[in-house]
Amino acid sequence: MELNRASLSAAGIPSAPDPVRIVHLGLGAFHRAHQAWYTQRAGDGWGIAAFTGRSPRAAGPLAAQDGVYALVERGVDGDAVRVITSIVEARDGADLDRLDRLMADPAVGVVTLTITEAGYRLDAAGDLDLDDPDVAADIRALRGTGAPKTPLGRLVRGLQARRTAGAGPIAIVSCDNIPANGAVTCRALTSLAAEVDAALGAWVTDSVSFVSTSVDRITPAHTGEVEAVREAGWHDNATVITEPFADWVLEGEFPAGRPAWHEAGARFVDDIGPWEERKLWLLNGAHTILAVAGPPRGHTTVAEAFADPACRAMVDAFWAEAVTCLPADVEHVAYRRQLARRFANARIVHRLDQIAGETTTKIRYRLVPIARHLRARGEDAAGTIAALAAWVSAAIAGIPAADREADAVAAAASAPDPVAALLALVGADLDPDFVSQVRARLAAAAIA
Ligand code: CS2
Repeated sequence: MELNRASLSAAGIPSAPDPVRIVHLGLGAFHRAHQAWYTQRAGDGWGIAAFTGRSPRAAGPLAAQDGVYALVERGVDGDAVRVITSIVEARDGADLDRLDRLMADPAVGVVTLTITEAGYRLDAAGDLDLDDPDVAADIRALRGTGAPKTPLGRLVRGLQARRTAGAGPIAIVSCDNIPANGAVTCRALTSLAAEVDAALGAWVTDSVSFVSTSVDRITPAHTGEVEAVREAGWHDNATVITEPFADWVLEGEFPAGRPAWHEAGARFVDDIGPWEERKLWLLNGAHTILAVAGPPRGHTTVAEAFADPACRAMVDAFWAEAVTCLPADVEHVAYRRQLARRFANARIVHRLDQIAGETTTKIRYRLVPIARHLRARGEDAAGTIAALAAWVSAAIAGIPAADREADAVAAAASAPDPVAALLALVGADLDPDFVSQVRARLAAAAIA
């Protein structure tokens, strides 16, 4: 049977769309495996209107199915299929009229974001990059009547509409893998709004609550039909495959209410720092190490690279250093064991070239902080040095991957001292002695 709301009702499955109370920017597989799944499990009537990011592609098949799709939870032993109905509108991100109308609706109380690390357009200091040509173009558009193109530009336009309508406060929840993502989003969005109109900037400060989150669910890109979905009786053009594991930690206020995500397993905490660092360094850090070290050794997926003793040793050495940078009371032994099981799930075909996108930003957030902590304590950082040397080597070899900073990487890689130039790109404060150690490691690897 075709998968849509009419066929679900015909099959006796409740499927009337909930009213839109959440706006999401960045409609992709991860959002559909994570926030949409939590919202569905909370089951308390919060419908999602989801807008695509860079490419409008994802909206088409989903909109044709009234936002309904199958989520396949793929464990080591088999697949579990769930039909997700919490997305009630799937829209092209360029549909700003609809976005404005929803943002101006007092019933909408939450905005969630999965716009990728690079989508925030931050500079090396973590502030909005006002020199970015797209950001500058958005500021011009927002001061006049043009259409902004960056996700934050579109959101500022929506907030303008909300302020004009007097629709009240709202929560913005960043679900991207950026340290202190709530604070970062607050700074970037407030400064963008203030550039456009000082009064709007002040309204954002007063009326918008920025929630920090750590999100976790490994969700590889996937197209095509899945047998388990067909066997469940559905013909679905928008299936998402994910792992059985899911985690969501949140810190912050929701002035206009929120779904009962806590009923669905999300955790609300007073200090997200340790949870965020544990996930970002141990899971995402390992992913980025595998994405730079795996392909030169012939691997294409996380499971393959993780099964290679050389790659595994590199991850283990980095983990051993990273855990010393976590607060002492953060559990990490069972966490690492669990990560190892998740990475080894070969039924999840998680391609390394997917993870390799925007590697420069990822190195900055996932690996460099460990180098910084260890250097500050005067401790050996051999594991982190090996991981950074693998990245430097991949950058010099020019392994292609989508990266907004590709030009800067290419320029650094062909500088007279490529190691120093590349490291300066991801951590301008890394000291010369550290740079020499990475250089020595690279030379040793070349000889080995
Ligand atoms: C990955 C993440 O692509 C990447 O950079 O490290 O998407 C990772 O799979 C998720 O954060 C898991 O929660």
